[in-house]
Amino acid sequence: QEYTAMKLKVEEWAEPAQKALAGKLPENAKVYFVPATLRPETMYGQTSCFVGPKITYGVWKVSDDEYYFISERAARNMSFQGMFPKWGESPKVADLQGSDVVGTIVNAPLSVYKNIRILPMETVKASKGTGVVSCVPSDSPDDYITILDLVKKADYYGIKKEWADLEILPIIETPTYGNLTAKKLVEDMKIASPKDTKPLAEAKDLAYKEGFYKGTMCYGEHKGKSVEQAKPLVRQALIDAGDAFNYAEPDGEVMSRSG
Ligand code: ZZB
Repeated sequence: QEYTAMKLKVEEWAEPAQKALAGKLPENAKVYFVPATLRPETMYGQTSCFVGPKITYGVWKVSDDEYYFISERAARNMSFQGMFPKWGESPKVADLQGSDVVGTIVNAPLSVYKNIRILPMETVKASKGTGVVSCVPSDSPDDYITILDLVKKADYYGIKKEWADLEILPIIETPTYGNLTAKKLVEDMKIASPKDTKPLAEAKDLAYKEGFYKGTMCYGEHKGKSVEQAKPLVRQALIDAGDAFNYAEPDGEVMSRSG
């Protein structure tokens, strides 16, 4: 899998993270949450960024003043893809639990919402991507239903309702599902919870196919272009601006680990 890894700069840490990081970073440190996405053209629609609350993450030093917040496994993979100064080495400065960073404010490149919150998503897989996930509720059914759940049970999740309850703006127009593909699919398929794994997988598949092959951008500088045309352009612009980089998921790793 060839992902686009986004760089979401921390503006303000949640309190538990602040405590855990005290004294471990230089004054001028820039720390980035690094979600891995297959849909760079949807980055206009980021409303938050997800971590698995029970997953262990770390903060890794990538240069004198830059640090990444990612999973252990992603740090190891990146050490073999030239993201760190020394090949095969990934210097970790701190361990953090996903729940420690919930509420952190990050800057989201390209998004209509400049600053967004880190929120918990129980279904994030530690074994995929960077373990950090961009939340795009307009076009990802998993993200849409998770946001509904977070808004409904904000207290239970230990968040403020308004962190999750943002207006969802249309990014991509499709012939079958209109301009809020995720909402339409979740409603049509009567998906009621983020734990409805099977219908969600089906909805994701439908959303991918429709978005990629039949979608047209209805927001941003590529408005009017097909998703197929816009995707590589958005990706390259993000990379050129220093807001993203390519990250490859080694083939078959998940399979070989479980079997
Ligand atoms: C933004 C986005 C916008 C995404 C969208 C999807 C969609 P795949 O095909 O299974 O590899 N993702 C990335 N890492 C994880 C993880 N560790 N755990 C759970 N989900 C993860 O899926 C790749 C997509 O799954 C990524 O692309 C990311 O969400 C999420 F409009 O980023 B995506 C129809 C999907 N739409």
